[in-house]
Amino acid sequence: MGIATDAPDPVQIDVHLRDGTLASLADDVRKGLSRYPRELPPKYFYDARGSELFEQITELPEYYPSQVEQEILDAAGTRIVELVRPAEIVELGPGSARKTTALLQPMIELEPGGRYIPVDVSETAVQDCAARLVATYESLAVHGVVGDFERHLDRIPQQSGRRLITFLGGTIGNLDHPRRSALLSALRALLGPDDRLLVGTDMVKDRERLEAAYNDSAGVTAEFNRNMLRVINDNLEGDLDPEMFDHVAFYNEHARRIEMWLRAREDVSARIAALGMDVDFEAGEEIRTEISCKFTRDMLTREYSAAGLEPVAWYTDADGLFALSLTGPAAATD
Ligand code: AVJ
Repeated sequence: MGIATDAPDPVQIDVHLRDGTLASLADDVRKGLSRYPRELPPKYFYDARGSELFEQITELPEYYPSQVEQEILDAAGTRIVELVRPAEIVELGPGSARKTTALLQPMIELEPGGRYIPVDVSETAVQDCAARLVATYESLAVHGVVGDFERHLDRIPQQSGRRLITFLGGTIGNLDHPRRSALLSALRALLGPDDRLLVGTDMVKDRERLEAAYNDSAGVTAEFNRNMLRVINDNLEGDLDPEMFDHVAFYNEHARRIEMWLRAREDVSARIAALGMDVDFEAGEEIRTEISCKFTRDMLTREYSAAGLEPVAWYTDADGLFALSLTGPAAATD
């Protein structure tokens, strides 16, 4: 661990996406639009416009997960930091990282000179949060990683002390079960015996409340959903008309998840020039753009256990709408 004598730049940002992303977008779009049902990965919502729309979603009265998670973090942030005593926080998918203050502030108060490592697919999100945080916390170093947490976990910088990995917002719910278990196992492999993992999850609850959160009356979620088509147009020379698609979001109770779809209003023909691909939709045909899984405490305990993680602490709101679970590597049994 070095001591900063001649004030090195407190911000470093490594970009691992620029080249890889277009290739993976091209691949994912080609495959996703050729299969049935058509499907596009939700990570492509988050270009600069999509990230901005998501920020607006977090302010919506119907979108309780952000508010409730913030409430839980405000109440428990200091306790979590006192329990873990991290020298650094690695955050997967921080977006604007506004919530993370509830952990960074106590980390720095406990011991100045910590490090924050945001890992996000949005380069602007990483730059903006890095600039804001080093301006706010004089002793904080930020080492941003622009990358995909399902592909670039190996690019996370060498550990400098006890580490807390956070995955907030319920974003883990965007992954289906096989991908969750792969990610949790990969995260488990990054943890030393004293490191901890903090995951935010939206909980199973009544359909009405869930569906309202994804069908806001201001139509922001609909715009966010349609933004996927703009991202394809902008990056792959597409001519998909977002206005020809309706936003559809509902709770699939059997699978315990919200599903978001884009549904063609009429017959639509589009061309994605960079892929040399023509795509035709019949009126009513749909593309799935997101799943957002909802959890129970039991489900989580089982999934953690399967990944070699064991519960350390559990934080929730009075109504049990959202939860934060703190886990650590399960004690070796061999
Ligand atoms: C940021 C992925 C957790 O699934 O609720 C919000 C994204 N999609 N409204 C979620 C989202 C529609 C959000 N996550």
